[in-house]
Amino acid sequence: MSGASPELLAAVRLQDVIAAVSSPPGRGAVGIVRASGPADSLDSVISRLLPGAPLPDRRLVLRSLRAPDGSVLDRALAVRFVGPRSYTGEDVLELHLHGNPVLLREALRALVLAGARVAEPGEFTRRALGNGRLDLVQAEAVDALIRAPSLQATRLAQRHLGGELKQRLTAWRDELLTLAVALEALVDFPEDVDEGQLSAGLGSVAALRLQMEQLAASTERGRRLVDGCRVVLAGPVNAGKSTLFNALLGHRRAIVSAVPGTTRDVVSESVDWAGLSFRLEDTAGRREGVDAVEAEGISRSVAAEALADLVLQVRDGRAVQGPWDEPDFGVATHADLLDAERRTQLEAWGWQLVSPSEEPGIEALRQRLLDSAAGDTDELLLHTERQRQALLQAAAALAEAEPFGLDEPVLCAEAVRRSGTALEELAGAWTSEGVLDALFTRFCIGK
Ligand SMILES: Nc1nc2c(ncn2[C@@H]2O[C@H](COP(=O)(O)OP(=O)(O)OP(=O)(O)O)[C@@H](O)[C@H]2O)c(=O)[nH]1
Ligand SMILES: [Mg+2]
Repeated sequence: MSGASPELLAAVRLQDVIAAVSSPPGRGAVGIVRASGPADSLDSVISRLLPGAPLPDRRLVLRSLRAPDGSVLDRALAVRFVGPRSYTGEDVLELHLHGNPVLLREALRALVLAGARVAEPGEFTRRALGNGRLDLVQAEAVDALIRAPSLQATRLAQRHLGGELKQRLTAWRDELLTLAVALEALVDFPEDVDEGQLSAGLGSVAALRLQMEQLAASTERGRRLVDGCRVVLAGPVNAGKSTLFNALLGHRRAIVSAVPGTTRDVVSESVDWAGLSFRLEDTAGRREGVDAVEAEGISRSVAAEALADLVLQVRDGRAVQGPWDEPDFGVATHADLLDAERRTQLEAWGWQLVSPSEEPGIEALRQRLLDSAAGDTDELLLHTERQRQALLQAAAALAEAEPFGLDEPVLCAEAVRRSGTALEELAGAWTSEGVLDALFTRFCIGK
């Protein structure tokens, strides 16, 4: 096919039947293999794999699945979805086999020998996007839903998948387009324009921009929700980091000792609190004049801190000298060894008091972590950097439109239209191949 244009190659690829194992690796009760493609091509694949009457639309039937040599590979449940009422919008075949990886691999091989090719990561969802079954925000939501480490994260992904963001963006865009049209009319047909209505429309631009900026600012929380919030425990040697780490987890995961410099590697563990996922990381304590091994541990702890969503600055409560005024959390340990006066003082200074023998302090810290990770969980959050950038562009265009107002209706309309375009890009109306590649390489094969 040398010399064929990229467009032609892309068109040919869309004619392919793609196939993949869609259930996770390993053994299980049931394993799923999927294929998707144009009806005729899929028919020819099916006729070789599942001889017999054509599969009915959207009804599960029990069939013998034939290996390429004609032997029976498995008795499997098969379902055919006739496009466009399918995940990809094309015709789809789904096979439910016994969950043995050998059977699944052979079923995939049989599909390939019957004319399918192995799908690339996310290629089913990419076809769904190409066929208008999903928009880009929903495709990102599929990725988030599969990766979601907690119940709250799955809820956010479901809201995006259900089109809640799309609805909001569409309403905003419609409002902006109506305004742009009215501004343009002001130049050509001033007598037809209701200036009062137009001023009201312009007046709402600032409010709209604020809503966009607020939504964009939610991205960090959305990302923490979907990826899990990374919390690093940092501080000097012997501060009680590993003791606190174990107390937060509720089991003795890290080694604790009175010997300074006990922790070397970053020790991490994921926990689920109130439906939110956290990844806690215990690190080597900071100090000067150490050997090469401990120095390596300290440099790892510096690196972990740089990547953290939240840092717990852990100090021995007996050694703390003054108020805590940093953005991170200040945690004072050895609370059990402090007298009442000292405790009051540390609390007044903004330190969170903890000790493994005092559950209320540990619980209060957990609650603070929860609050700062989640905030208002009823709020719709963005969760990818791409979404944030597009929304900030929409807001920036409105900021440009505002000063023009009715004095410069043409320029104002132009900026308002640009804002609407950025909203459409956010929803995925026009998306470069680069953006799609970046998204879909993260997907699992078979999704
Ligand atoms: N009484 C009391 N002892 C504590 C508390 N926290 C830590 N310790 C003790 O302090 C010593 C050091 O604790 P670790 O948790 O190992 O300290 P670390 O910060 O992890 O130290 P490195 O790993 O060396 O950086 C151990 O003997 C702990 O038992 C606390 O809240 N109360
Ligand atoms: Mg330690």
